[in-house]
Amino acid sequence: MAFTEKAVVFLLMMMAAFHVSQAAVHKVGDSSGWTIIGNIDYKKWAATKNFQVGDSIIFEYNAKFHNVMRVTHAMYKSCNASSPLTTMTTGNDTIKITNYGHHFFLCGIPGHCQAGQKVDINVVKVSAAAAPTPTSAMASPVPPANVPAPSPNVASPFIVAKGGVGVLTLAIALVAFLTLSTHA
Ligand SMILES: *[C@@H]1O[C@H](CO)[C@@H](O)[C@H](O)[C@H]1NC(C)=O
Ligand SMILES: *[C@@H]1O[C@H](CO)[C@@H](O)[C@H](O)[C@H]1NC(C)=O
Ligand SMILES: [Cu+2]
Repeated sequence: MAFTEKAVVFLLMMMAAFHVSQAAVHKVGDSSGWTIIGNIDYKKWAATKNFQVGDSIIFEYNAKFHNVMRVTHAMYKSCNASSPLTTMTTGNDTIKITNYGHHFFLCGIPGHCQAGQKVDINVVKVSAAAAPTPTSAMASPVPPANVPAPSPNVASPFIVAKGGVGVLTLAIALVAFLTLSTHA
């Protein structure tokens, strides 16, 4: 392998390593935003995303007609907007994900949630296959996403692990690069 090819391989591995620790911004409904027009399937939208702690969720909508309420699972299921955990009304609301599990949102305008304006942001651990999400996350009220996680033993190890994965990948890339170099 030519040196330039090895350099490219190394660069790609570096990019892969850094991608792991990069925070993403997810706009709910993509270009359609947060609306009841067009029967947007927010469940389908959420299913195509890979939500991670550190990512941001943006709700963009016309504040005259909609709002964003963070609610419990029970309230999400029954479209009950009577006592939301938090309410946002700017028309361009950003929520930073600070913990794992389900984060439920709905539009509190009467009839809108029933019409499908509700979304479940499920943040799974990186090693989701090995560690199933605790069932308590489904039943208990979730703390607001825009408030730092109350117990550091929930959020912090993840960030450490996340960084760890990046460093590990970087190390593997470096070893691969050195191996390629010596066998040239
Ligand atoms: C909506 O939720 C509130 C608070 O949990 C509860 O008191 C109320 O009975 C619920 N309303 C309906 C219609 O389920
Ligand atoms: C909403 O806010 C984001 C930054 O949080 C910004 O990039 C975007 O342009 C804003 N959109 C509108 C319609 O104001
Ligand atoms: Cu609405």
